[in-house]
Amino acid sequence: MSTPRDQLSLSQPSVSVVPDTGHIRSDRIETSVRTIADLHGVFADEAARSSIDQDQIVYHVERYQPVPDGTSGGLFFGTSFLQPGTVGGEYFMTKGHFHARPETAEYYWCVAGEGALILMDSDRSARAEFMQPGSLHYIPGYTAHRLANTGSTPLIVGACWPADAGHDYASIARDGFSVRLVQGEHGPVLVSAD
Ligand code: M6P
Ligand code: ZN
Repeated sequence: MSTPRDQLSLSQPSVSVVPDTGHIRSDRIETSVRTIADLHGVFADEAARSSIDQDQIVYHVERYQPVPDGTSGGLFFGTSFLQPGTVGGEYFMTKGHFHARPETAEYYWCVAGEGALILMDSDRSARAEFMQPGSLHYIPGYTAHRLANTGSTPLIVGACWPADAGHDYASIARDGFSVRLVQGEHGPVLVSAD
């Protein structure tokens, strides 16, 4: 016969993720929004970008950061919502970044929509992976990463990255990615940008 033990109470987690939409539910979510205006210099056709409504939202990100930015050993969680659209035949995309601590890795996974994850090494060699609901993408260290939405619905992507990874946008702002994802006759085509 088992001896009686103290009963410990279980608690509800303070954060959750809505399965089909990727929305993060918590009282401590941080949200950032990127409009067409914020993406100056990102697309090849700057004239086309500047002719679009500058307030149009291209993507927004919900982030759950349970520890202070820069905490060694901590993890952040986020969901990116990238709208469908094109600028001069180039698919709507995120700014993309290396990590400020370049050796740190990240996971992306697709919740909804269709698109591509564009990856570029520090030697500018690039590749892209298709994204569809359920696809999981390991982004190794020293690898810039950017999302492109090739579909007609929002591309919704979850992410998990080290709290001390940081973002290095400067090298992308200066040199861009070496490839671009553009509309081809039969679908998305990855073309050289260098
Ligand atoms: C994911 C993570 C975040 C990133 C966001 C938007 O949620 O990688 O760290 O900020 O995507 O991407 P970007 O910062 O390149 O605009
Ligand atoms: Zn990252």
